Amino acid sequence: MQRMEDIQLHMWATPNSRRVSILFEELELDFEVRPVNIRAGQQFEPQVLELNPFGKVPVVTWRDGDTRRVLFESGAILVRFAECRNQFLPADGSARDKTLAWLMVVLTALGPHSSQAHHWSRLAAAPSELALQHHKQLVKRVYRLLDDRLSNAPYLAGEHYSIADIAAYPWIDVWEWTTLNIRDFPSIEDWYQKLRQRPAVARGMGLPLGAVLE
Ligand SMILES: N[C@@H](CCC(=O)N[C@@H](CS)C(=O)NCC(=O)O)C(=O)O
Repeated sequence: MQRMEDIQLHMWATPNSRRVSILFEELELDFEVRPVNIRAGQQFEPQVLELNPFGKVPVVTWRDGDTRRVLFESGAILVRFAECRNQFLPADGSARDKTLAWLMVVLTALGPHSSQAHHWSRLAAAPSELALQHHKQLVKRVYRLLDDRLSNAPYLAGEHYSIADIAAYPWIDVWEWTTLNIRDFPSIEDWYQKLRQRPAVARGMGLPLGAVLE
């Protein structure tokens, strides 16, 4: 295993950030949380932009020998650390293919569509019912897909809990933002309750300690 020392996770109380804090808790990594309050604009401070020119969290840095390594984008971080520890992402075969395929669905559809629905349901300065309905329909299509998948398999990738589940969980946790009702998706709800029981999930969802996303 490669050396990964002095791991720092730059994050806020956001779904994309908590994908990484959940994985780190699952892997029992020793890491330091560096809070970046995105509502206070801290993601645009020079020391954050130096790590991620996109000005977004999560970002992870760690020491690898004499080098300080930096990685942004939650999906890239999940793959990197799961691979490094050989956990939650099978090394090869169809189990790996399935994990990556479902991870991509979550990264490219569940997260972005839920985030847009959140904008139009709660954050937009000038509300638009048309925009909200548009994004809600997109989220509903993903929820239906996940619900169907989880009615046939215990986890998104199949038999085993993986980084696809870890990436999805924090977005399902904020289902109310989408204006959909999780009770209409019983297999997602069962999966959500199962993951909620995992101590590492609870710890990861509690970070940064005391932080709230207004
Ligand atoms: N594709 C990126 C998205 C990261 C992202 O959108 N992070 C949000 C918080 S969940 C953020 O930093 N927002 C602040 C901003 O966009 O200014 C990832 O998965 O890491």
